[in-house]
Amino acid sequence: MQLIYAIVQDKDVARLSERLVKTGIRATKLASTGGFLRSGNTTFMIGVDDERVDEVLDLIKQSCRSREQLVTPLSPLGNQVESYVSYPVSVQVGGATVFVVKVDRFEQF
Ligand code: 2BA
Repeated sequence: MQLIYAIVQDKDVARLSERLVKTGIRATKLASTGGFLRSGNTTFMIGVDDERVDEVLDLIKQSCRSREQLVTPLSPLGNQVESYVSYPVSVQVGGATVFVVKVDRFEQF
C-alpha cells in the first residue's frame, strides 16, 4: 500500500474530490497553508494499493491546473525581525505537488 500526499490549490479541490469518490478511491482532506505564499491550499491523503497509484496520479493530473498568482508576501527587511516590506511577486502555482510514500502497515479498528 502507498500513501499519496497531494497538495492542491483550493480551486481544484471540488473537481478532484468528485473524481476520487466516483472511482471509489478513499481520501482525507486537510486544510493546509503554503510556506511561501502563506495562502490556503488543500492536502489530500490518499491510501491506495500499489497497483492503483498511477490511476490516482492521473486523476490528480487531470483535476489540477497550473495558475499564475500575483501575491504580496511579507519578507524580512535587514536584521530587524519586526521590520517587514511587502512587494508583489508573480509565481506559477501547481497543478499539484505530490509525494508517494510506502505504507509499512495499515489498520482500521
Ligand atoms: P507555497 O509554498 O505557498 O508556494 C507556492 C508557489 O510559490 C510554488 O508553487 C512555487 O511556484 C513558488 N515558490 C515556492 N517557494 C518559492 C521560493 N522559495 N522562491 C520562489 N518561488 C517559490 P508550487 O511549487 O506549485 O507549490 C505549491 C504548494 O505546494 C506550496 O505552496 C507548498 O504548500 C507545497 N509544496 C511545494 N513544494 C513542496 C515541498 N518540497 N515540500 C512540501 N510542500 C511543498
